Amino acid sequence: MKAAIIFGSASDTPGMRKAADVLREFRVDFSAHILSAHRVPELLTETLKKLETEGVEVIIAGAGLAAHLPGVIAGQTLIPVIGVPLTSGGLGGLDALLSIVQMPKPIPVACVGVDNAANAAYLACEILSIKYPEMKEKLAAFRVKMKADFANSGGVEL
Ligand code: RP5
Repeated sequence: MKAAIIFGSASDTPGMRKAADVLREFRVDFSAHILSAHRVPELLTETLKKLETEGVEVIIAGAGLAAHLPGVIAGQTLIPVIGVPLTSGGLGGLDALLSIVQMPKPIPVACVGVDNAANAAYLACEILSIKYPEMKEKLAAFRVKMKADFANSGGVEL
């Protein structure tokens, strides 16, 4: 079970750590890479070839501002790409959200909410669960616990 996390700048690290935390929780083997579609395009292409050779099955790609990174990755591989729009600069992540969610056909990028790298990782686990029954079991157990925790969280004082 292999995933990769790629993001555009060291400044994206705190936001993308949430994806790593979830992948670790679900015992998904992953590598993480700071790569930029405009600063180091050749290195990005080389790395994608390497990830394909290593058998990576899903890629989580985070970027802020123009956020073309997930789309540029998706254009170079058949590995499913989940984009994470990140807050960076003055537009609160709306720029990145629109860049990622508006990928032109026929190159899809799945897109989660702004700064929601955790959800990208949960979706990656669901994609992996199509092939790996043990992941399906882990996700089912996780949902049962999540529901119980929510239901048991008790009343609220207003
Ligand atoms: C994007 O530009 C990165 O994903 C980052 O969110 C944003 C700013 O990058 P830095 O100028 O902080 O390197 O490419």
